Amino acid sequence: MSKPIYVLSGPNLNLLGAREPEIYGHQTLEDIRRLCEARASASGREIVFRQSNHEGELIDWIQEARLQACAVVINPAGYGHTSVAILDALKMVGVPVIECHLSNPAAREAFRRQTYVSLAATGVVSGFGAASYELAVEAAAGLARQA
Ligand code: CA2
Repeated sequence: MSKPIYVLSGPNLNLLGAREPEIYGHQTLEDIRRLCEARASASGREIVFRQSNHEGELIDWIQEARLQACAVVINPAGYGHTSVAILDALKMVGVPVIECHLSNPAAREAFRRQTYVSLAATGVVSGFGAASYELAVEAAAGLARQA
């Protein structure tokens, strides 16, 4: 049985679809889960799809991915701009890491231009709304195949 792609989402993303649709789109996180599942399945992979508002829980899941996952897709949300601890965990994960964002943080406020997570990412997909997750899952499946 091949290992799944872990798709992790950070704080506040459980509220997607409810506020700021002009920035983050109308789709809910459940809609995005379904899109990711379909995209992974087209590549013969399964996903483990989780969201947390808590830094430590995200770190626990990244550590779990070390043994259980073939790749990690992560939208760290606000923690991407602040969390050295999540960066440290990702550096130790030992499988490809794809960072994704619904919006394009580089085109927004200056404080969003730095993301610690990018330092541990093989690649970053930003600015395509829910499709950022789908593209990231496809990239992760491709990298996992090569590994
Ligand atoms: O564009 C992204 O995906 C972000 O990771 C979203 C984060 C933001 O801090 C990053 O700079 C870019 C914010 C997530 C907030 O989630 C919301 C959920 C529902 C409605 C509004 C925001």
